[in-house]
Amino acid sequence: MLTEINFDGIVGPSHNYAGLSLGNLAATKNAGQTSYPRAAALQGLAKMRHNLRLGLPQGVLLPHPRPDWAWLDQLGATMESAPPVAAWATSASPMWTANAATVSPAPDTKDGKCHLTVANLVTMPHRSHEWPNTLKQLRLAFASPSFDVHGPVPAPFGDEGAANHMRLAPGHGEPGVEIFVYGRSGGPFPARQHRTASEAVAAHHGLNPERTLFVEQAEQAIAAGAFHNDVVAVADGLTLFTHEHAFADRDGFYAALERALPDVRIVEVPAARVSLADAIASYLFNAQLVTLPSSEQALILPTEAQAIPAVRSYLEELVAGNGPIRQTLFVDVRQSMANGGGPACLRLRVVADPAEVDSRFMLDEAKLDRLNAVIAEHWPETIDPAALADPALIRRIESARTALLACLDLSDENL
Ligand code: SUG
Repeated sequence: MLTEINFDGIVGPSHNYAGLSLGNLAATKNAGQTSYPRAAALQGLAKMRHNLRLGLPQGVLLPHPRPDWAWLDQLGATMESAPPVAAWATSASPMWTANAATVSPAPDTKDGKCHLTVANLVTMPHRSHEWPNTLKQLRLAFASPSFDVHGPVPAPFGDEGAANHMRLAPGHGEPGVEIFVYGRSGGPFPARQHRTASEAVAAHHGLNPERTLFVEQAEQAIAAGAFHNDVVAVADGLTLFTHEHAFADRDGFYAALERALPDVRIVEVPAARVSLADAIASYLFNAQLVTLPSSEQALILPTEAQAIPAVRSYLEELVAGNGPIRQTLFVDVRQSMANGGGPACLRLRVVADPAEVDSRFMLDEAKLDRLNAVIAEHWPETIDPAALADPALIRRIESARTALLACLDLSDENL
């Protein structure tokens, strides 16, 4: 049976705050701070357990080898090269699996397979070398013939994966409408998703043009810190939950969406209730919008969303009203949030039959307990981003990942 599986990225042992992502306000603000990789990874596991206990199937993707020696070699660089080279090579950014790939479920595609295209992430140097290891993981996890895993769109067309892609459908296993959101300009900040890349993904996936929309993100939203669309909008089922200022041509987009999917329910948050600045500071829209086994929709939000009065009161009214979103649930992912990664950034949604996925990438409570123990034992407690080249820290980061792979019956030979 087709169902939605959330694949969360396990936070890697090198998690640190180097301030590498221009346009990502949290990451820039926290540049140079001490990070807590162990706490970060345990927060991530607690979120996975929380969602598993809601009855939602849960999978994982794994940290990449860091530092990325092969990539440093290609650059003719070392960990001692001028900053920020060591930080580029050591980032734990693969944790944000919403940027791992774009996924088109089987009911949407011409050949009836679930298609995945690994994201090239070419805009940010520290993310540009993620795709080869991500591709290996995807090819392993989704090796069954019911999937087709594609390589990246070529540079220079930036592709940041599912973070700029939304799907609306009456049910996960029914044909849906896929929305690709691209940026043209972000004011002072880069637009990280290129329309040409989105079109390439849609073509490779064999999507029906009548059920595929390409929508421009508002320049104003990128300039306010929405470096990905999933910071200002999220979709599930027939519900689009969005900020009023997320899209360049809001009226044109809503009209096209209503034509393609007459039953859509657009829940728009007016700027007069929640400003773009508050939406981005709270990550209100970087929630996981999920359909629970009871068929009710719930928002899984970061605890930060409770701290901003305008957001809190909006959410109280939302669930008290008659709309499709019936519950708000809060998770603590503060370590990831401080790098601009909320609950939705940490997960990649794949609609599939869990039995078709390599079981090493699927979670249950017992496996979560084992992962918890490995992380508690091996993950560094703190990292000072000025000390990333310390050989003792590097050894620790590398052996921690090896221990994690062993716990999941995986090894560097297949990854
Ligand atoms: O690409 N942060 C990530 C956050 C990604 C969030 N993902 C989604 N919105 N789906 C980014 O900007 C910070 C790393 C640093 O600065 O050290 C970072 O890469």
